[in-house]
Amino acid sequence: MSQKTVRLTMAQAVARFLTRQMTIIDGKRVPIFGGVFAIFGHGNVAGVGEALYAVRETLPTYRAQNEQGMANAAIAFAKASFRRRFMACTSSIGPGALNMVTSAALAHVNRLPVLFLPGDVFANRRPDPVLQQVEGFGDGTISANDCFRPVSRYFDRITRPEQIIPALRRAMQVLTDPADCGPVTLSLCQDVQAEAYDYPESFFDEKVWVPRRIEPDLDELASAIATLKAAKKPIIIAGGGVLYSEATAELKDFAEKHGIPVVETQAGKSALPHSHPLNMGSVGVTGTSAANRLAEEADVVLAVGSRLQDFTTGSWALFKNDELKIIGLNVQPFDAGKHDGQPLISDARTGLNRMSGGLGGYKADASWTEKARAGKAEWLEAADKATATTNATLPSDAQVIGAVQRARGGRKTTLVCAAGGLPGELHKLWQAEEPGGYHMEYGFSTMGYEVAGGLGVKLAKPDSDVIVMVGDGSYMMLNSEIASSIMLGAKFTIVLLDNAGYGCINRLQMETGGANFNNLLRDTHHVELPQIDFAAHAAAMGAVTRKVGSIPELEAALAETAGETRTTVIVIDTDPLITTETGGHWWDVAVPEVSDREQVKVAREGYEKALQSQRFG
Ligand SMILES: Cc1ncc(C[n+]2csc(CCOP(=O)(O)OP(=O)(O)O)c2C)c(N)n1
Ligand SMILES: [Mg+2]
Repeated sequence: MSQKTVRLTMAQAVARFLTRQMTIIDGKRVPIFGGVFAIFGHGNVAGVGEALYAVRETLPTYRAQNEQGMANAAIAFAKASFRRRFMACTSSIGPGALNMVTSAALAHVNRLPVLFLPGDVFANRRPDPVLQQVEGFGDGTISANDCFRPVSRYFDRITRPEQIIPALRRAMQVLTDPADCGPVTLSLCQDVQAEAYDYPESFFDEKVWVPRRIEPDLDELASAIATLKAAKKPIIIAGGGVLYSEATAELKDFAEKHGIPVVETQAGKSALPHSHPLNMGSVGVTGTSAANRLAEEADVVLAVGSRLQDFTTGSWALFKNDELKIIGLNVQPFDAGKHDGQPLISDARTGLNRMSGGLGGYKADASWTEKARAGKAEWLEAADKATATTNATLPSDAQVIGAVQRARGGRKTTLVCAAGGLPGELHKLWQAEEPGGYHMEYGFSTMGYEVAGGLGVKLAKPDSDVIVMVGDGSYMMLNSEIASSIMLGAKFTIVLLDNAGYGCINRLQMETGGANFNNLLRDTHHVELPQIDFAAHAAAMGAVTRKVGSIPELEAALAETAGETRTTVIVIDTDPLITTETGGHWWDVAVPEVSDREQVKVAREGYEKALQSQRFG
């Protein structure tokens, strides 16, 4: 057999292949790669750089400021696209590559697709050791990029140009597989990037990827239906899988038809509109009182597309019903069987439809649904109080959330956040009205995700008003993609809550009996307390900025800057000690067993008591 071939370098083959991968969105064929984020160095500029230049009209390359920042933006792009589209990120070797490892872990935890293309050392080893090469004394095959292995769903090192053929095929398989989805790392040896090979032309044929919808196994389906039919007090936990499966309409129908209240995880929030009567809101450690009360009593939990992480399960102390049964409706068996869950391996949309068909006229007890409605009314009153306006000089995070919520009016918005005290407050209080309107990275809760994430979300959803809420600590950790957003004309609004330190960790420290130490700036070892002028800092990168002194001023600044075309940063000082007391649940954070501090001893006593309500296994 004689295949037609084309002579290309390995890097040129990668670039060309990426341009030929397509998907269908709203009936239209579009490239599945939204672009490439790139920071060049000697490890990728000559090979990958030259190749990307040649395809820049079909596959745009974006220059970022920091490899972790660009990777976080790429991941946010994929999350905001419900995993239907994604991006690639290329870096040099050594530090550039390692800057992306945190992001690889973030994508791995959150099951989000991203293609990492770090440069690697010379496969031929002639110039060894090259600049930035990690030399393993006992292993000649080690390079810095081996750090990607535990945080990649698929890792490959390309040491011959033809290896890229099976490697890219496998990469696409993983990136588009709903169950295995996650980061792929193809480590591209520098010399091999530049090496030519006669690639089969068919390798570059256009390929269209559409999401696979896995049908449930009939036995598993029958058991899941039987379990739910016997339930008197069922709840549905809506996880991120509901959004990724685009199953929100089916979830709504299912909940309504069978009278089952829905509670939402951080990744699943916005699966149902906030205003839907059966949406009890957030569940678990940062849950509403309405959701958590139902979760405590529930006899059947239908977990749809959830990893059931500790914040969702209240470290497995939330569910108090001795007869509790969990049905794990998930594309991934690893998640479906967690905590003795009864697996229902299926796409969320398909699984809900099939289950609903089998449930027929089943409806949860009317008293249960009524209890849900009453609990929600009570919660909404508490939430309104927490978010009401104030003239306080140092408002709470909740009051800032209220202001942002009022200022967005009826506009299509996407709220972006990741770490600090805000995720808990937003999980409880943000009123998301459309799927994906709440974008929280709380699988890895990576400080520094917020600003970069805002950029990725805006690239994915140019028609949405993107609002990033971020603490001073997280902003300090990674903010430089503000400059990229100005370069790309990708406007978003950043509301920066400055409580002069790590407010949430300081509170956690106090709750676990610790002394106020090394979290708030005032409690740190210092010669002088920094007075950080965040507005001036962001303005130096080209942002429109405001420093406001109160909640009414914040609302006015949000209204006044709504029409700005450049990324806008609005800074407000907040109180580091106040959080929304209502709702919430214990979280397992291990308290020292022995200590000289009386407060630690007291905290340990409480801790040991709390451990008794933890379910194990
Ligand atoms: C990269 C990273 N480092 C450390 C942490 C642990 N951590 C979680 S929240 C937090 C403090 C966040 O401070 P800030 O952004 O100001 O929010 P605040 O707690 O004040 O609301 C820290 C250190 C983390 N989540 N991510
Ligand atoms: Mg802070």
